[in-house]
Amino acid sequence: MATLTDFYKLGDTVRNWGRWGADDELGTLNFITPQKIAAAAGLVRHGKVFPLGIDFGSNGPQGAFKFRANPTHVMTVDGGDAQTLTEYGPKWLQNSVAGELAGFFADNPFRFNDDMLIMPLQAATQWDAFSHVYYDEKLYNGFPADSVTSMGAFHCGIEKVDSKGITSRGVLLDLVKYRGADTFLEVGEPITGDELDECAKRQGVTIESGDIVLVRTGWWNRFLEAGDGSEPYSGLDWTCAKWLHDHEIAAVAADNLMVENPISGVEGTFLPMHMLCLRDMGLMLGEYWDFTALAADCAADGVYEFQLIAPPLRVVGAVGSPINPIAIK
Ligand code: UVW
Repeated sequence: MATLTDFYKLGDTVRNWGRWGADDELGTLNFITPQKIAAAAGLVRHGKVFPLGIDFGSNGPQGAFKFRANPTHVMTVDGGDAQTLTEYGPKWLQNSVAGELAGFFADNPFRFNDDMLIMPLQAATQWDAFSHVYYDEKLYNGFPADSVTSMGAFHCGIEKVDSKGITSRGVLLDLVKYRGADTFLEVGEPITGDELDECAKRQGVTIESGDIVLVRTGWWNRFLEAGDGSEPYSGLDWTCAKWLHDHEIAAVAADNLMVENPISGVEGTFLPMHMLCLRDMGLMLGEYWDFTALAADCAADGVYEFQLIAPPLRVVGAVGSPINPIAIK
């Protein structure tokens, strides 16, 4: 098991602070150039679209942490309202919601439904913003940790990456297939950088600067089978931060809870890869993505590269965002 000294040493190696200027809040998304985006669009050959988001609902995967609940979807106006409110609405309090709705529905055929969603932004398919995780009181690029206030993140909020889309060449690394597992990786050996290289080689795909790498562990399929979001799983070893750094990866996403292995490889700390990626490198992590259909297609045609489009919501000052990413081949 590595020590905190090893962790700090790797932090010094992979840190990108100042690399793109003192004010930079795009981090490794800077590797995505206009040429890269144009080349990624050229990977669309058949018009096949693969949605990579999971359902946002009460049957979601939350369960590992008590501070996170599944999304709650609430109807605020529904089909029953038109009939009952036409009758009762006008008798309701003046200026009430019921009275307003009754006004919409009375003496005309117009009807509508409205709804809202209540959810932790980290509850389903998402990007972690750089401001999500930090250590030693600093965020990415040396911004002070207390710049994340009760009003939101002044620095490194998710809306700051909006100019990058986020879109690039996506590459799927199917570790389930590579390890010869059935549908998902059992809890055990974390995935190493060497293994990612070997997996890419076996799939016949080259990892390039600015790529968004998608790592399939099969955890999402295990969750669908078992319905338990708190069961342990396998993910990237914390040292994969160096692999991501050396390959100039723009962002990484996985089909599990936290991308990295839940059992820390560094004595005395939790989620060391999160700290290195989000805080030192400025590299976003995508969690709870569903690669089932994409992986089946890649295995069928042997093509593991595609155009990836995964824009976050512009929630100002948010430390993450729900997304519904798509891969296009
Ligand atoms: C934490 O880092 C606590 O959570 P996430 O799984 O959203 O990265």
